[in-house]
Amino acid sequence: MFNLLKEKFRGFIGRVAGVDSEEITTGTKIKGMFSRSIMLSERDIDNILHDFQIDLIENDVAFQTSEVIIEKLRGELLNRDIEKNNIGKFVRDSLRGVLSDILNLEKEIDIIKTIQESKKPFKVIFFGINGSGKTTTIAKFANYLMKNNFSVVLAAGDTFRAGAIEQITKHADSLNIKVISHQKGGDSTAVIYDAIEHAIARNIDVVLADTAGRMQTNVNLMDEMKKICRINKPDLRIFVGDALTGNDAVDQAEKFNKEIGIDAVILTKMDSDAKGGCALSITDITKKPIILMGTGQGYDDLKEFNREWFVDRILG
Ligand SMILES: Nc1nc2c(ncn2[C@@H]2O[C@H](COP(=O)(O)OP(=O)(O)OP(=O)(O)O)[C@@H](O)[C@H]2O)c(=O)[nH]1
Ligand SMILES: [Mg+2]
Repeated sequence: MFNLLKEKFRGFIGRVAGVDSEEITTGTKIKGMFSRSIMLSERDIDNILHDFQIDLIENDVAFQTSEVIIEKLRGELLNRDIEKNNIGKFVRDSLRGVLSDILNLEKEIDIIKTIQESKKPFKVIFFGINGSGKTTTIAKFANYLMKNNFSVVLAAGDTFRAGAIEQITKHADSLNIKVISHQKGGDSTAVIYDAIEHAIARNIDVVLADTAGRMQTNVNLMDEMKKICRINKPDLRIFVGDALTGNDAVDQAEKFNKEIGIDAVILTKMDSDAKGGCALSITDITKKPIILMGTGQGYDDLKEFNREWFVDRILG
């Protein structure tokens, strides 16, 4: 997971720490000769920062986010007294600070606590483009909630794609939970409404509603999504994005957020994500927290997304 980005971060630390390399200007070297510390100038690390920015972009960090990272790094690294023996550690700590800053949002969501403290039933609607992992994530999420002692009902809100109702019903059967469905081609808003009514009648804690995959550019389907939300008033609107699609997922999240409003993100297929930049960009650009991540195809392959864990993973 994220090995490519990790390698680039390691490379960057190595280059900045290599004070004897040709990249450090003679002026800086001479100044540092009789001192235990060194002060890096713009000229010393300009090329290194430039190359690092390209590395970031190549690993799914959005351009806008790469600019933020590079600017923050400039502020951390330039014109500071850095102990010569400890440059590597200094750079690593600076990177840690920069990454934590980007991932540190004012509005974090503790999903279990949020549900516990909300009125029943807690209504969650999942949306995203085709194949991003919505339906599988709903099944995993139901499993996760049941392990935390919540009762769950599913709404087969994807009435559009052939086989979608059968797919979610199969998951519900495997997990031994109820799914509310209408026939294919039915009104998605109505299915979700019925699932909510069912939850109220049976005192069920959480309603998880599937929706059909839709491109963020499809006006009709985006309007349908608005209607689903207007009528059913979800407590949580989750954007499900495929981490492997990198900047596309960031673009989708941004558009969905603008059109419908998203509260949180679940990134799927992190198990195959060698790059890792998508998680950084999506948080930086949407300012919405990644609450969970998909790490495989099994029901237990849904993990809490933890900022420290992510930063540790990248910085080793
Ligand atoms: N490796 C891996 N595969 C995943 C993950 N999440 C989903 N998948 C796979 O991705 C494929 C698509 O998942 P679905 O849940 O059907 O996606 P969807 O968004 O509901 O798709 P549509 O209903 O067509 O819009 C399936 O083969 C899933 O098993 C994940 O975290 N890791
Ligand atoms: Mg689906």
